[in-house]
Amino acid sequence: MSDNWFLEAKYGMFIHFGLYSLMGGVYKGEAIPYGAEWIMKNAQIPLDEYRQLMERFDPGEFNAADTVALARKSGMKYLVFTAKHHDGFSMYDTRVSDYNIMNTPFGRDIVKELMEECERQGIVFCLYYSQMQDWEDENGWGNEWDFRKNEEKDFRKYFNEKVKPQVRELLTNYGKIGIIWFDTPYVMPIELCRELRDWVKKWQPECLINGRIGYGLGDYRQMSDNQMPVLTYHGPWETPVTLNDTWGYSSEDEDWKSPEEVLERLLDAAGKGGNLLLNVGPDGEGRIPPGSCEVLRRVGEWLEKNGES
Ligand code: JFZ
Repeated sequence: MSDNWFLEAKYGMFIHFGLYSLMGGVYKGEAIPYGAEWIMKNAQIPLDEYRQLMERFDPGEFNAADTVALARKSGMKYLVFTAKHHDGFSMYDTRVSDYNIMNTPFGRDIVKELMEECERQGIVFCLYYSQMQDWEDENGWGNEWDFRKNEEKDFRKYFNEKVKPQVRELLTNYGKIGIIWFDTPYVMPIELCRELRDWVKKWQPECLINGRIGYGLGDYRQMSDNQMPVLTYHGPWETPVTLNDTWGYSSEDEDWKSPEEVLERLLDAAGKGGNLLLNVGPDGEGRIPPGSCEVLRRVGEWLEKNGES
């Protein structure tokens, strides 16, 4: 794809996969409302307890080739994978923190596997990284049930010792990254957001930064989740969309959007010059829910039949 790949892409796959996928939105037999990837915070699960999910993380059904093929066949041109979500767990081989996928029974670097498959199948590979919230680091934002109040934390220490080294790893160990997808900047000071932007561009000048770095410092505009601009927005933009009502896998949520609804949103976004980033949440075994696969397959068929551009 060209330098302008993002303007031409129109349709991408978002993957939310992490330790939370094992819980499926349920804690101690109780369904916890709101995003299943937020379960640690929503149920205020102590870190020592949540961490034990590592011992059970072994998603034998995860297959990078099939996942990327599913995206490709659905007409998607890029893929964004959660390298580290708010829970702070790294889904790749990092030297910065022991809290990572290599220290699970699974012991495979999913970021590397997806990167290689994307390259092989011609999909632009992108990474999600939660830069502000980190519920495992005592100085990361958000965990006030194990650690000090946010205002009393040494955020700069977390930023210097975890965020910057990890962003560097992600941008130097996995080939060309299309987008680094930051999220929930909340009250991160503008100086740090600028520093993070410069840091990304230092390692990969062509890597795009999404709007959620904060303060309009991104390379493109990020709409709110599931939100569509009413009028044509001039300039590149993207809207992330869930297929049901959660990003991470939930065993309780079968509220799938219909293929027609997804298509409508996709064509609406494309007509207004934007990209639709459609989410899937593999379960604890690494399986993408059949309900998601079915919608993707049918959207892909329609696009194939009716021409993609
Ligand atoms: C964030 C995350 O907290 C969530 O877990 C998921 O990763 C999602 C893609 O992004 O949640 C948000 C962030 C911004 C808005 C809504 C949900 N927003 O602007 O409407």
